[in-house]
Amino acid sequence: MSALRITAVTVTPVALKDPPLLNSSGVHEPFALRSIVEVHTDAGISGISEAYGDDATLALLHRAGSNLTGVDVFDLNELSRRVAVAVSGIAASAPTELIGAASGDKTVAQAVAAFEVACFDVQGKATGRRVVDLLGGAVRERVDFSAYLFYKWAEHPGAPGGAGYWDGEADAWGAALDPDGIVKQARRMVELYGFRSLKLKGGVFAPEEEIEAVRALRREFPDRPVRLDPNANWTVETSLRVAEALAGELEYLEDPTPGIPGMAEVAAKTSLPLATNMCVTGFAEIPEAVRLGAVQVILSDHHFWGGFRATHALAGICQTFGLGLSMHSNTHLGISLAAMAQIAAATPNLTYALDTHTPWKWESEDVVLGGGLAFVDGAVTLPGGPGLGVELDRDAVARLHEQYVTCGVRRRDDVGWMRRVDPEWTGERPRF
Ligand code: GKR
Ligand code: MG
Repeated sequence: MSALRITAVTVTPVALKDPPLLNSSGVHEPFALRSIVEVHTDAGISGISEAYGDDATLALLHRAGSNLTGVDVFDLNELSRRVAVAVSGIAASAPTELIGAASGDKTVAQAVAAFEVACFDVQGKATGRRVVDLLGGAVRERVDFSAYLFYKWAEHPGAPGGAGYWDGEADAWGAALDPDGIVKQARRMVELYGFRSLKLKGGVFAPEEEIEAVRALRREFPDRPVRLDPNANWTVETSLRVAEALAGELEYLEDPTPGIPGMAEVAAKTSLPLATNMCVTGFAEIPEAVRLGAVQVILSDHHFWGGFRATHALAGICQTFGLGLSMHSNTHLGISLAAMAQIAAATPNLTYALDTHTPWKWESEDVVLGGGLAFVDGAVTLPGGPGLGVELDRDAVARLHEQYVTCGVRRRDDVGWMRRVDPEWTGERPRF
C-alpha cells in the first residue's frame, strides 16, 4: 500500500456534564473537558482519537498537529519525531494532578498518543482491519472493566438558586456519603453494567470510614475483587494502618501515599499489592520504583504514556520485572473507551479489569454513533468494524462543542470547585 499522508488535523474541544464526584483533590466540576482529534489524509480517510480538553492540552495538540502535514500514517516513528520537535520547549503541565507530576517527556507522550491513536484508526480503515489486529492480534475478544465507585453529593454546589447546576437536573445516582450509600451505588452499577470487580475512589473521608465501606462491599459482593484508591491522601503511617485492616480484602491498594519512596516504605511492610497511576506515570520513573520495590501493579493509560506502542513497551517492562499491569481512567467518552478496549485486547499481560468513568457519563452525551460500546457482564466486546470500530456522531460533537463554548470551564479544577463549599479547602495531600 502506498503512503497515506496527513493533510490536516482537527482538534475540537467538547464539554460533558459531570456529576459531583468526590476525591482527594476536591470535587468534579459540573463539566469535564475532552478534545476530539481527527487526522485527515490524502486518501480521504480520516482517523479519530480523544484526549484531555483543558487549555494547556489544546495548545499542545494544536502545536503538535501543525507539524504533521505530509507524515505517512504508517510512519509512527516520524510522527513521534515531528511531535517532539514541534512541542520542544512547551511548558510541561498535567491535565490533573491526579495522574502524577508533569515532565517534558510526558508532555510529548500525551501529544504523540493523541495523534498515534488516530493514525492507527486510519491504518485500520485503509486496510479493513481492526486496530487490535494491527497491534499484534486479539488475545481476548471481551475486555473486562471494573465498577468505578465514588463518594458523591446528590448535586453540585454553588448552583444559581441552590438547585442542581443544570436547572435542577440532578444525576441519576443520588448521594453516596457512607458505606450504605456506596453499597447502593455499587448495586446499581452492577445491575446496569454487570461489572465483576469493584473500585472505590477513597481519600475523601477518614480512613476508618473507607475501611468500613470496603468491608460493606466485600460482604455484599463476596465474589467480586475490590480495589481502593485514595489518590495519595494518606501518610505512610495511615497507609500501613489501612493496609493492615484490609489485608486479604483488597485486590490491590492504589496510590495510598505520595511519591515513590513513601510507596516503597508502605510496600515493604504490607502483603497487599500496591498499584499506581500517580507516582509512576512515565518511563523515567520506572527504574527508581523497581529498585525500591515501590509498586507491584502499574496502571497504564495510553493517553499519557504515549499511545498504543508505548503501552506495549510498558507492558514489556512490567513483564520483565514481574509487575502487574492494569489500566487507569479519567472522565472520557466513547472514542477513548474503544481505544482502551483495542489496546487491552492486544496486551496479554493486561489481566486486571480496566477502570472506566463511563457510568458517570450522561446517557445522551457521547460523540460516537450509537452512544458507545456497551457493557455486558462487565465487559466490552471488541467491535468488528475496521480501525477503532466506532464512528463520530457529528451532530453530537457539534452539540457538545457548543456546551464547551458556553460552560465556561477551561481546565479541570477539583480544588477550586470544592472551595465553593469549604472556603478553607486546599486539596493538599496527605490529609489523613
Ligand atoms: O475522576 O476523580 C477522578 C479520579 O480520581 C481520577 O482523576 C484519577 O485520575 O481515576 C483516577 C485514578 O485512578 O487515580
Ligand atoms: Mg488511581
